[in-house]
Amino acid sequence: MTSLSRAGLAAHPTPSRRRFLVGAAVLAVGLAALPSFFSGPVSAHGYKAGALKIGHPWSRATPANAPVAGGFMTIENTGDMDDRLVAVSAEISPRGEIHEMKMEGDVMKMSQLPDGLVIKAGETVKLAPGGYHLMFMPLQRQLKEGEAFKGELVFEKAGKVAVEFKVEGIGARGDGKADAHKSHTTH
Ligand SMILES: [Cu+2]
Repeated sequence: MTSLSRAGLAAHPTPSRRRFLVGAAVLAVGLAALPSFFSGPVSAHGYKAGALKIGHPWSRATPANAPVAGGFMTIENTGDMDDRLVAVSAEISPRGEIHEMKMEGDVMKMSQLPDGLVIKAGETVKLAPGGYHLMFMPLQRQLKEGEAFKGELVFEKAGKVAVEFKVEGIGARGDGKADAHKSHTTH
């Protein structure tokens, strides 16, 4: 399935299912300090749509049977009008959401952004592990490092943009380095 299905949009996980998904999601897109010994050089790729430049959409390799996968990229708005990412989809899952993750005290909280993500005129928004991200669930197959999958971003003004997500290492940050390095330098 490559597009958001009505059924997928309408199906709300039960509370326990939701808790499970959130826990797994924290693993998938959180600041997991897993060393990634296999991440090689990152080959950047990008897309243009109207005033928007979309840089290097990527995702993380997942463990077997992982229920969710994340999606990350940079979105630069070179125009003079704000735009908004309103919907996302990918061929690996019937459902795509736009999420925000942030620390509240010692707790990592993740929430869906029901109104989407504003890309202000002249600004660049980074979707990255531990912050804004896309979440695809349920995940229909395991993601392996080095492969890619197709997706679509829908913006209020720039419209639909077909992209390809490159799958990087399980602890990748999108720049060829792993989280382990980050936690080493920030603690
Ligand atoms: Cu999420």
